[in-house]
Parts: sequence; C-alpha cells; structure tokens
Amino acid sequence: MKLFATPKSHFSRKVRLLLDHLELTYELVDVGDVSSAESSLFDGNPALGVPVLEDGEVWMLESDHIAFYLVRTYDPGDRFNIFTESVDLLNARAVMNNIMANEVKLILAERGGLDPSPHAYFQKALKSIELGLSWLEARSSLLKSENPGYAEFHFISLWEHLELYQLTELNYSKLQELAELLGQLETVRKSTPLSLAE
Ligand SMILES: N[C@@H](CCC(=O)N[C@@H](CS)C(=O)NCC(=O)O)C(=O)O
Repeated sequence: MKLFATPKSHFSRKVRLLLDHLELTYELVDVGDVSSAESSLFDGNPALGVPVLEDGEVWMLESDHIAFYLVRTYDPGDRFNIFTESVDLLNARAVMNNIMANEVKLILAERGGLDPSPHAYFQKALKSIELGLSWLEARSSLLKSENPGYAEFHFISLWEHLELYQLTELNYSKLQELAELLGQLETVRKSTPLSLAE
C-alpha cells in the first residue's frame, strides 16, 4: 500500500493515524511541495493535492473517502467510529475539515509569495479557523483522549499542524489539554509533524 502525502500534511495525517491504528503497513511517498501544479507529483490526482492512496488495483483520493475505503476493507467492525451517525461528531468533523482547508489556503498563499494579511478572503479564512477552534473548545467533551477514534485523528492532525505553522494563537485550554494527552500516545506520536519543525 502506498500513500502519496507529505510528512507535514494534516489531511494525510488523519489517514496515516487510521492506517497506524489499523496496524496496516504502508509506504509514505513524500510528494514534496504541495503547492506544485504538476499532476504527476500527486500520482495523477487532478485536484493536485494529497493524500492519494494506492492499494493494489485501488487508486483513491480524498482523505475521508480513503478512510471509508480502508475501514470497509480492513475493519468492518469500525473500531475507530468512522461511520458514526452522531450528528454532533459529524458536525465536529466537518468543522475540523474546514479548519484544515483554511490552513491550506493561508499556507499556500504565503508559499506562493502572497501576504495573506491584507486580503478579506484570507482574513475570513483565519476567522473561520478561530471560530472553529472556539466552537470545538465549547464542545471538547465530544472528543476523548483514551481510545481515540477518527474524530480525534482529525483533531490532533489539525492541532499539531497549527502548532507547527503558528497561524494563530492557541489559547484554548481544553483543546490544549486534550492535545497533550493525545500527543503522548505512541501510535499518535509516530506520525507527529512537530519533530519536523525547522
Ligand atoms: N479535501 C481534500 C483536501 C486535501 C488537501 O487540501 N491537501 C493539502 C495538503 S494537507 C494539499 O495537498 N493541498 C494542495 C493544494 O490545495 O494545492 C482531502 O480531504 O483529501
């Protein structure tokens, strides 16, 4: 199995956390700079992004679709609650995916030589990250530090990514505490990007 990704990519990391918790071995193919517009770098993904999974004949993009595929194929008992019907958890996952997408906007703008700060479009992205974090802080009881599942995989991926890129101040005490506890788990530590900070 191959996962086209980067070691810092948060959307890829939630899939890597799932793979590691499922004890599936995979090769991480580091695509390098995700701001590239070269589709061959992304294993032919026309969306020009990661993650992309290759598993035998299966070629799949989009982190959540990859997770659904992995669980249907390798964990039909759904130990990590991928197929939850909880509206609260689904909303939390949607908010977290949105935070991650807005992080990408801001980071890639800067990487492309654009200062995001004066632009309303990017100000909105940053505001949405901050509102999302406040929203999660108020609902932190939805997330747990023991026996983490897919929602927690989203959370630790976005949180440590924000720590790495420092896009905003992280003054959210409950989320901070949760991140510290999750960050101590061996299977979580295995894919942390924090050791990659330059
Ligand atoms: N919705 C996609 C988002 C993937 C995504 O934005 N990945 C980032 C890296 S974390 C990327 O490759 N971005 C490149 C770009 O947006 O140009 C997913 O969940 O897989």
